[in-house]
Amino acid sequence: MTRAELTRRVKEEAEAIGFARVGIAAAGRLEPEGAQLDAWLADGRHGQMTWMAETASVRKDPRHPDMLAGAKSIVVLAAPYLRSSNYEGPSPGRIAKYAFGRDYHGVLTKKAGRLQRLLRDSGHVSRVAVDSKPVFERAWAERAGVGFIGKNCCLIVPGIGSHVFLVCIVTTAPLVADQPMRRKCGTCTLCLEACPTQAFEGPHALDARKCISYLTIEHRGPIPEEQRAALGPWVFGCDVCQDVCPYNQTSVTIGAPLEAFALGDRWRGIDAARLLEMDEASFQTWARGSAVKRARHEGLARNAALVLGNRGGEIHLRVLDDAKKGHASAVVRDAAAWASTRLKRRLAASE
Ligand code: B12
Repeated sequence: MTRAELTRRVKEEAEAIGFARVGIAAAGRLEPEGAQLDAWLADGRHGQMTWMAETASVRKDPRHPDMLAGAKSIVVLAAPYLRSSNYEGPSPGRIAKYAFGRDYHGVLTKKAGRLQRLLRDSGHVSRVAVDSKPVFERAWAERAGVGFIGKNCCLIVPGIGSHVFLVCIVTTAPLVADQPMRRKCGTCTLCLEACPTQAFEGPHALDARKCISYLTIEHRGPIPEEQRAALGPWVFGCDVCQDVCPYNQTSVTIGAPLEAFALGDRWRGIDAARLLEMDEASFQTWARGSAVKRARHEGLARNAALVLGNRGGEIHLRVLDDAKKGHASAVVRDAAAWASTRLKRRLAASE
């Protein structure tokens, strides 16, 4: 098969599997993105995500032996997830939309497996990355012409918006590369202004240590006291910088391949108080197959307590006081104590 034929077959197959967009970039060293990553790490903006620094040299070049020596191309795929829904989250909390359905890592790795088989049958090696391997996914998506990186750092796909997951298939196949996307945000700064924690130091410059997504998902241990009130209702992740984006105001129809990301049953009947009360074993059962596992039992209970302090009502005083005294985790006890004091102050102020 010629390069052009294999490229065409890969794209047709990606579409048949249900990916909304597919693009191809030639594998190589990422510049200036590599230098931008170094600067971000040097400033410590990755917080506790030490794995970002440990794998930086692999992220800068997918031909690194720890990724795929001999890689020639990156196939980038985009899969939309649910953008609008009446559901917001475990009341009075909210969760990021990407966590409504099944864990995207497994769903999309499996879907990409069909493309891997096609490449293998043509004699090529490949590795699939879905937020799971040291591949600079958004930078490759821009190079492959799938979308452009907005001021909120998210990959915006014209016609779809930014509520998409990305998949990168790094392969030894020398496929025909697409043109990179050059489009930009123009003068719009809605995302930068809307961030509840002022996590953007400027366009394209996110300090993860201030980002609600980082604080609620990746940060282990107590959330610094001065940041707790700004979390507002967010129990897991945050969508604010994407929800205000003009590119996200169009409607996207959910086709069959995306059913996996529709609102899952696990969220029915669950509120923030229940998340705080769950013990480790119930959490493991409830969170199986969901991206929320990433926050771990302690993190999700910690977040739920803080949200009850920020948004809860009188009915939540008991669950907070119980957690303050009896939760198995000192981090959660501390969060519940803070939340109970904050809730009591809020209730007193509204009398
Ligand atoms: C670490 C990480 C995080 C961290 C840090 C986020 C960040 N901005 O880096 C935290 C935990 C905060 C996070 C949050 C989220 N994440 Co995340 N995350 C990642 C991960 C693992 C690596 C990202 C990375 O490399 N960051 C390093 C920094 C340096 O990159 P960057 O901020 O994007 O900066 C780039 C540009 O801004 C550019 N730049 C800098 N200066 C300038 C100047 C100009 C002029 C230009 C043009 C560019 C530019 O430099 C960098 C290189 O291109 C990727 C998966 C992967 N392996 O790639 C997923 C990934 C980026 N995350 C994803 C998602 C869905 C999210 C959330 C939306 C989840 C949520 N709802 O809570 C939020 C969005 C937050 C945000 N606004 O970025 C998706 C993004 C899909 C998309 N459409 O973009 C990814 C690709 C996972 C996936 N496979 O789908 N994430």
